[in-house]
Amino acid sequence: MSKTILITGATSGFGEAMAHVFSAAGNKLIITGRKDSLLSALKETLVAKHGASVHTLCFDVQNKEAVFAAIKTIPDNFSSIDVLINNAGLALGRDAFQDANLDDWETMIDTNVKGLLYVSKAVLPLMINNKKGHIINIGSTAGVEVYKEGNVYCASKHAVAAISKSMRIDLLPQHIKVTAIHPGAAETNFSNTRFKGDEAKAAAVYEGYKALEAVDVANVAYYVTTLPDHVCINELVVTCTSQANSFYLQK
Ligand code: NDP
Ligand code: 8X3
Repeated sequence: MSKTILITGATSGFGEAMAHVFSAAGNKLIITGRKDSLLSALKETLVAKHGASVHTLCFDVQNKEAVFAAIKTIPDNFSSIDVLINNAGLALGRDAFQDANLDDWETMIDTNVKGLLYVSKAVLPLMINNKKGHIINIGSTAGVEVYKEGNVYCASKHAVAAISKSMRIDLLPQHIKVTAIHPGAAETNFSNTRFKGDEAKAAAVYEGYKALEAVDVANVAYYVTTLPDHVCINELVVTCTSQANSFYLQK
């Protein structure tokens, strides 16, 4: 049965791959991001490739007013949201705590934690109205174990894990599922962002083993939405076969 899926951070990586996987399966999509031209181009591709029904919303998840204003504009034929995927996020820098940049810390907290809270709070009334829904939060293995020089990125993803647990408890009466997916290393634009355009440093992260691809995570996110109404996967840690956890990666 066709569902309506809202994806944040759909202009790249996991979010873009999710847009393809969910629309190929016949779902309606609300794709969101902060680059309007990329959203429009993705919509065009999804319509051409999958005959998908797609609505685009351009906003920065860090901007509380913009988030609530954008969600309010969702047209009636897209407003019955079945699945919200809180995917937008980033790491900035890989520095020892004492050397790290305060602006980087604030951007990670504002995006990965506060952005996720704003979008969830704005979308939830639509799900609560329907007495059904599914929130999928993209955490990380960094939210399972803290690693060296990961400080605030790891903290932000630990917050995603904790918020997911508390959402699941509070939303029990509303029959809303909450799933936290914690991927390990995946080759997307993530490391390029983390290392601020230093392509050699970014490429080195994925050298010597086969990392996850964006589509692998997208397929897992799709899978958790295909289970019966009474079945909820609460948490999933997904790594490539060469990775055991944040500390052990076989190169
Ligand atoms: P990408 O950099 O490829 O994609 C990140 C997406 O998030 C982009 O569309 C980006 O848009 C969007 N985004 C970032 N900041 C904002 C913002 N303030 N407002 C709106 N959109 C924003 O990385 P991934 O696909 O790999 O990352 C997706 C999620 O997965 C993140 O939460 C990341 O932390 C998490 N993750 C990634 C892993 C990896 O190894 N790749 C592993 C585990 C978790 P823009 O281009 O405008 O910045
Ligand atoms: C992304 C994976 O290992 O860089 O969340 O934290 S890692």
